[in-house]
Amino acid sequence: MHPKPLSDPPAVDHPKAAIDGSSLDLGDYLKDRAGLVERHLSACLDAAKAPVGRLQEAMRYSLMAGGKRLRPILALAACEAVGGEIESVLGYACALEMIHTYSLIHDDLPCMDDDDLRRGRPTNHKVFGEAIATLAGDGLLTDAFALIARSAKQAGVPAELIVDTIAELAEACGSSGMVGGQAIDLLTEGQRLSQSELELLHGMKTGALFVAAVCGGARLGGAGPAQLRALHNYGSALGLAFQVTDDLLDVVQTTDHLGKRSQKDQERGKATYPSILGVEEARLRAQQLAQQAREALTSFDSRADPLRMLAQFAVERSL
Ligand code: GRG
Repeated sequence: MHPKPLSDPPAVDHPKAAIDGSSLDLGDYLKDRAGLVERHLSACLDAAKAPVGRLQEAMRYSLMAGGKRLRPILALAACEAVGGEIESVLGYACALEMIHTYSLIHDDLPCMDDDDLRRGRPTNHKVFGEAIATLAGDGLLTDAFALIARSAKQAGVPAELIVDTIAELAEACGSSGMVGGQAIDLLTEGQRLSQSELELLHGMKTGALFVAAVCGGARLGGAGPAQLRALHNYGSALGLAFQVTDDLLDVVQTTDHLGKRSQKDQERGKATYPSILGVEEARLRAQQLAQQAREALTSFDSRADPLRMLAQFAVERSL
């Protein structure tokens, strides 16, 4: 088998006009943005023309299985909040979803959380076997970085901004971010954690990718240092708010509704916000964090309204 020549990412499918904050309906916005991301994701998979059909199929199976597409939507919204062009960031947004999907595939493996159901369908290893599922995750993670470099270069983003964005994202995914958080999570199963230990764990496991989504989206859209600092604060508060809500949904929702196994945190002896704070206090904490995220945006104009609404969505969602 010969290595294929390097291929450019697909052309960008043009979104509707920029969002007008005064008439924003969050449901319509989420649907529009998720549709844009999904069309581009599918085109990226096709353009990559992976030479191994079974691996390509396994990657597509999990990537195109739905999901809220929240991380890419945040990257697009952050780019728009600083007046950037969607074209500069769409590849980055899709790469975030590829990385998120890799983390879900690996998290579901028998050696990790050992889950059978994800996004309403059998988990990747249940369909393709553990070896191909592991490789599908590896493929998504690695291809994501190639996609960022190629698509941002194609959109004319300055090389220095691309390098900074890739470095920040790699750190968010690696041993001091998502992978490190997952390691702490597995190593502390069955132990009591304090609220601050739990927040550190989730800041790494969940929050780091949210921060990279908003900061990367904004940087590629031309944000300045003060805007990036504010968006970093927004992303870390939002990431935690999202995770507190995820813990609550695990307790109060059914497996059918979530499309993934519910009640599993307690079964596995995991420390969660409801187990440490109780359900009502955890709800309050989620609202407090969402408010903190919105407050980080005070210096932004109405172009940041989607980000403001997404902070509310993170804590009011039922999925
Ligand atoms: C295996 C490297 C590695 C990391 C795993 C992110 C993660 C670490 C595991 C996924 C499981 C989990 C409960 C993570 C917390 C973050 C979270 C709530 C993920 C689910 O994200 P959603 O709700 O999922 O955005 P959809 O399906 O909507 O995309």
